[in-house]
Amino acid sequence: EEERAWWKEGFVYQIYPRSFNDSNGDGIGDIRGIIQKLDYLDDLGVDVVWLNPVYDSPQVDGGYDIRDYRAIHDEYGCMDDWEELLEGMHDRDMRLIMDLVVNHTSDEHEWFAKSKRGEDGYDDYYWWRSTGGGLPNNWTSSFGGPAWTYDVDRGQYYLHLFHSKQPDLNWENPEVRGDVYDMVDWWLSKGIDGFRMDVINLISKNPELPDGHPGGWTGMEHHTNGPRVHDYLDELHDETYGNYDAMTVGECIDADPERAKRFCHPDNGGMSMVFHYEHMMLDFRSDGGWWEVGDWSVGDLRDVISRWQRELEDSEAWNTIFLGTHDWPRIVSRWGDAQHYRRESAKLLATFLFTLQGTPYLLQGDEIGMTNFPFERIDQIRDAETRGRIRFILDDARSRSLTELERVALEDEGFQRVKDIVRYRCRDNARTPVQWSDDAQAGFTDGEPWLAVNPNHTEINVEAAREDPDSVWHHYRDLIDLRSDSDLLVYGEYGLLVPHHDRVWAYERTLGEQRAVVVLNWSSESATVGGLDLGPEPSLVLDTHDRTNGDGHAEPLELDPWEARVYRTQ
Ligand code: TEU
Ligand code: CA
Repeated sequence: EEERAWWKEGFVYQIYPRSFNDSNGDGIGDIRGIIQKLDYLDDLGVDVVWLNPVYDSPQVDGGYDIRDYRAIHDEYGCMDDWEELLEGMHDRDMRLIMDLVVNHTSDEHEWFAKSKRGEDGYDDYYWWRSTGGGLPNNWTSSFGGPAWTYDVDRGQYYLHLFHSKQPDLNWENPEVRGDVYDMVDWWLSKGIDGFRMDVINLISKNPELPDGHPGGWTGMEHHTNGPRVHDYLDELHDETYGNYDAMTVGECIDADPERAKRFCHPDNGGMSMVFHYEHMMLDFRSDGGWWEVGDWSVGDLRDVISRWQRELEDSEAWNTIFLGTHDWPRIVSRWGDAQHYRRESAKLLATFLFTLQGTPYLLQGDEIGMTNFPFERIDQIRDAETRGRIRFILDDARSRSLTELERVALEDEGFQRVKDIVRYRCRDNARTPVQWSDDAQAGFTDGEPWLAVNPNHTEINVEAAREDPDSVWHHYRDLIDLRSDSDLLVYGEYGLLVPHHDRVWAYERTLGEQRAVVVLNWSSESATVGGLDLGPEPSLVLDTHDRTNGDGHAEPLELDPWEARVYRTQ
């Protein structure tokens, strides 16, 4: 039996503020823009909002480079706006979780300024190392290039697992931890409902900083799930969110179910749930990495998710159900068929997200099936990761052995050859402005948007979707309603049916006497499936293909491409 909790019953809608809605025509989404759309969120049925960073920041990495944790970034508004936003959400029975970014700060944070100067008490706030020449070790940054940058003022290298403007905090230092806990508590005491915790399992590094095995993200085995990560999280939990009715979701690179259970145990951080990336890495080729798109099949996805469903059952940990965030391509362009079956496949993905055991996460714009952007040139891209990977290749072209694809990314002509991969992977795909209407700039701004609006906004937009009863948006609405009053869909046990079908993923959810069966034809071809044990009179609760109840439900079922159905069998 699963224990009840509000954060299990609700779903989370992710707002990337820079791209959500611009209230003052400067082309940048802002907090007043979100306030203007609160009724929209309410109409959609949103329970919890995860707000990406809105803190004061130089914005080299979409606000994940924080200059001041206790101030609102001026392009987004001020603290009064933020207070009004929180109140507006709570008035509508919505909760708000904030992004907590404490593995690193901006290099413009005052702690780093003081640390650079070696000021008393701040000397050790970050990872500083001297060498007799050369880098302290061979670790690489997640955005390409070495994880170390030399600081001329201090005459030492500092560690950054991401951009060079994102130095890693030294959690070994109890003063650092104390400052972080004060800040976390300060936000909780303002009445927020929890945190999404950025790369939280990177906070403990092996203090010896040994070289890593070269390849992939070099150094990972020394900084991911490091030696003291559970101690730190235990402390953070006890000092801060453990004292509130808060929801916490930790972003945990390289987590497996065992690790997730440890993170969610009250003695090790007691997080509500974790984001893991096992399924998100399915289309990375281990040899080619980011630069080569690997093959994945519905069978692979089914195996990963089924294992997580089974292993977290009745445990301390709870699943997150997601297929994308602001860090990944648009879900319909990656897991669906945006070209031939956009509407159908977006509806199937929606059905998947809302019918498994775990909390569903939906990125802004996915509720209308927004797609990837047709990038043509490097200068259309703002994403620090994509730019970093490309730039690093430029800087380092001579000292590293490069794959052919990396080599051709070097120049704009080369870009034409890597275009397909960049178009597929680039994080800006998920960050283009929300398409509210078919107006110029999609109704996002009256000015010039900071990142181009997808040209397909003339067809794909919120206004059109709300008017069309057959839209992706209405399918989400139906699913949100369905799940919100169904203990069966929230708490029911997961059971895999027909485990070897090459296109169809079917599963049951059971709770006491109740049973639902979900059938997903995860392909652009039609499919036939039996063995679902639907019984004599299954009732079709939801279908992406508008069939009338009682019609065509004898097994085997004949499914159209991307058809998804939800049955109640008793
Ligand atoms: O992301 C960490 C992370 O997992 C990504 O860097 C991921 O490896 C990559 O995007 C895959 O393409 C978090 C934030 O969500 C991200 O936006 C930040 O850039 C990063 O941390 C640094 O704070
Ligand atoms: Ca604005």
